[in-house]
Amino acid sequence: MIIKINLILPLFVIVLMLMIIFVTSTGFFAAETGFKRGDANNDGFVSISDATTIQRKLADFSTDINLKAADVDGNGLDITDATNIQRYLAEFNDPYHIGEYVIDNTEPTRDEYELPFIPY
Ligand SMILES: [Ca+2]
Ligand SMILES: [Ca+2]
Repeated sequence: MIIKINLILPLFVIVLMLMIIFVTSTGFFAAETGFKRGDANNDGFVSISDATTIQRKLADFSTDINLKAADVDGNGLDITDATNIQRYLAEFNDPYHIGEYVIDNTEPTRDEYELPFIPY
């Protein structure tokens, strides 16, 4: 009986250490967000509705849009983003990897020109 108790504690410690290694190395509980490039309306697919969503947004219609996903070429939202999605759907050359999932884990960074906070 004493032998069994002496084995339980080291086994428990080993299992606990393996769980910690798994959680920290895989980011198991990390909040990972992302988007599919070109999926402007966030329905999980890149379709002609995404180009329409961009056109509606540019025409100042009220529409829900994922601006990061809609800006397929990364230079701000404009009509070429809708055109690039249409070209992708027509299976033209796609240099922007439309349809690929993009992990968006960028932390908000401080503006380098922001003055430091000085308590007084
Ligand atoms: Ca979509
Ligand atoms: Ca753009």
